[in-house]
Amino acid sequence: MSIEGARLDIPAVWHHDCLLHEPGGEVWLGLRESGTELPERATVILRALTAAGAAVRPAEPHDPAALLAVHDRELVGHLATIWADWEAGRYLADHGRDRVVPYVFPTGAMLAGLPLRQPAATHAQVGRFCYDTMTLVGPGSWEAIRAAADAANTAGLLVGSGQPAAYALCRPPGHHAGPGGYGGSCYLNNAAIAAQALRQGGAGQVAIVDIDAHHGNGTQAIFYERADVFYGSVHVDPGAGWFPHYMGFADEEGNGAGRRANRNVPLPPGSGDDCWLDAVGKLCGAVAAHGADAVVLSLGVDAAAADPESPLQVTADGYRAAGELIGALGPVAVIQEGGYDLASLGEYVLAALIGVQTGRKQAAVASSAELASRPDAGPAPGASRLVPPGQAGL
Ligand code: SP5
Ligand code: ZN
Repeated sequence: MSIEGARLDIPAVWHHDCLLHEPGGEVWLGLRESGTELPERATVILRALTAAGAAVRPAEPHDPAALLAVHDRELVGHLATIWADWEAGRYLADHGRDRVVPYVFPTGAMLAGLPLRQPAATHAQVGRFCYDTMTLVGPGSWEAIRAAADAANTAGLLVGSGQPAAYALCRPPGHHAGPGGYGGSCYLNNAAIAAQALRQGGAGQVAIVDIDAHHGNGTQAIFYERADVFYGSVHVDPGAGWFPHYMGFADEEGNGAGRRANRNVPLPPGSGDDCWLDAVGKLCGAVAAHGADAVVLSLGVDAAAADPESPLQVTADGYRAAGELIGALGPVAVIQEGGYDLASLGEYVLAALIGVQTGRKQAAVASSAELASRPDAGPAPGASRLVPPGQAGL
């Protein structure tokens, strides 16, 4: 099926504050570069989706508890106040430093067993939370970070209340943000916030499927020891030299109660549709085996052939096919992650969402056929098993 002329009936959740984050580039290997995580990314996606008929739904303000369910209070406090502290510290006025950037990193190697202290200087505090030099904070960043979290939470709540699928146009993206730290152009973990909203909405088991070109180390870390949220990711092999470098390997399977609720499928640079869809199929098989009442799709489209940030070579039709496989698993909250080629971004996101829509419809047909033939049977795979709020064993 082609996406030409297809009508998108998945609502797009959006807040215009997502445009206020202007990272102003990234510091890469010591030099400031222009960067690719630009406000225009959101504008071109919104244009493509509305042109295909998508309804735009406002992102509703979240309860602070929604953030604290997946992030440390210290991280949220840091993000909320660091720009004001930076301004008050006159880093811009007196030193021309127009964005917050870390300087000293209190790694295990630096601390050498001593306890972490709260440093007096603002510029020394940043490296406790920001683990790379590419994820800058500016004047409108916090408003956008919060708006992206609102959008994710709203999409999770919509799907939790019976919508078959919803899309959150989150910017900045989120899957590299962990419980207590941020990096990789991500600040708060939007996908984790959506997964938590689905749990609150009554989904006993949630699965996050991450098809961004990079491993979602933040999402993996948040749920690594939890059995109620499965995390699966296909991405370019960090072992071949790609971000996030230190994790995303196939032997990371979860820990404690979360053992076997984590699955990584790293792919060689240059991989295209065949190899990539095979990996997406493996992830879907693992989700079905684990069981999921609802799904979060971390939709990064930076595996696109033309994308400047990854060496994967996936086509728009590949993303459509992936969306179909994932849509067949169950109700889906789709969260925007990366994707940086402004010329093809809109087409790729639309293709993935058309796929999700097709997959949802196929699952609904399969489930009613199943019910007709076996009236006493439980729900078919892919059917909604969300229970009303208050009845879930949270
Ligand atoms: C959400 C997401 O897709 N984050 C991507 C983070 C990966 N960034 C790695 C950047 C490596 C340096 N950028 C290349 C600059 C070459 N001029
Ligand atoms: Zn990415």
